Amino acid sequence: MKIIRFIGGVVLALLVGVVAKAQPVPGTDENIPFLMTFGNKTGTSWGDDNNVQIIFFAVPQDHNKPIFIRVFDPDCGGANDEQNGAWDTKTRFAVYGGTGACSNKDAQRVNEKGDYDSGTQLAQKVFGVDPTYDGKWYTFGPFNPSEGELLPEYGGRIFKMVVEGLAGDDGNMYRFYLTSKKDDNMNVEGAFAFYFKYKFRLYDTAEQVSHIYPFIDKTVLSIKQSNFDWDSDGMIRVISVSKNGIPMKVSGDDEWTTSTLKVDEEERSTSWDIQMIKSKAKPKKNNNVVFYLENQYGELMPFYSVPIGGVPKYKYNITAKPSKKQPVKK
Ligand SMILES: [Ca+2]
Ligand SMILES: [Ca+2]
Ligand SMILES: [Ca+2]
Repeated sequence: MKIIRFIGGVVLALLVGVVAKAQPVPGTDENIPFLMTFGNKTGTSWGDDNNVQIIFFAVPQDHNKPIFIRVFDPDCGGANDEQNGAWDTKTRFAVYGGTGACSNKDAQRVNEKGDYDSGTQLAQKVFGVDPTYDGKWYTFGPFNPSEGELLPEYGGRIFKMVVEGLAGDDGNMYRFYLTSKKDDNMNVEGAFAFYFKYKFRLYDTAEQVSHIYPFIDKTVLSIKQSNFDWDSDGMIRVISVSKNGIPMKVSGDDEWTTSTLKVDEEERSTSWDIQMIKSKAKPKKNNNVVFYLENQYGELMPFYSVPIGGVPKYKYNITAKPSKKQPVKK
């Protein structure tokens, strides 16, 4: 068993074996094919509201060996990416550490304005069309864990990846892997990733269900979800220890939609499994979406590359309410 201190001061045990699923972003349990960032000349109807994505990586405080952050398919062109006219998009990937990288509140807002690129820039690279990295990995690092911002309440030393569409109007699809090896995806024991706003591609087929896992600490009373450009593609629902598929509102084309759900007392110190189930009748192809969560104070809530405490299972007994006996029809 590995003990990790998480946001809200809650100490939880994660089973060995779960850790490996926390290293890729999107995480294994999230089952999301790609993150996405479009060039800054793209209309929002393509699914990206403002052409910036921010991902945080937490490395345990006692980890003292170098770490690397790898990006799969960082270029925009060829396989995986979404073409709009000629390929003309440039995407910057930049890694930050040091004071303010995560703790600066501008890095934890929806609008990505102000000092969202706070902290010390440790590395950056701009990618256009580049067959060298098409369908391949690019590695940032090595980074000394001490270069991250020390925030034990966020899981240790925090590194920030900012992805920004600097030019063009095409969609860049990519994934990350936090690794202990330069040329391979090897786990950094106890590390994980978290994000306050997530921009990604849904699968094209209805058989795949994607997930997002916020953790309910002792302060959260209700959760308001916001999603953008879902294209009315199926449903979003919550499974938890006390919720058995409660729906969240889904947006249409090029619009935001929000809905709010109360947190039940039984849900404290567990995760929600927010499931994204595509339309079976008319699954959208190339569906790019944006998603974020706020607590009752309007503060963004992080969600995690691994469900903290495990994937929640609905427990019928918790919410079973005594019902009035109905007369039996004969
Ligand atoms: Ca283009
Ligand atoms: Ca790409
Ligand atoms: Ca969309």
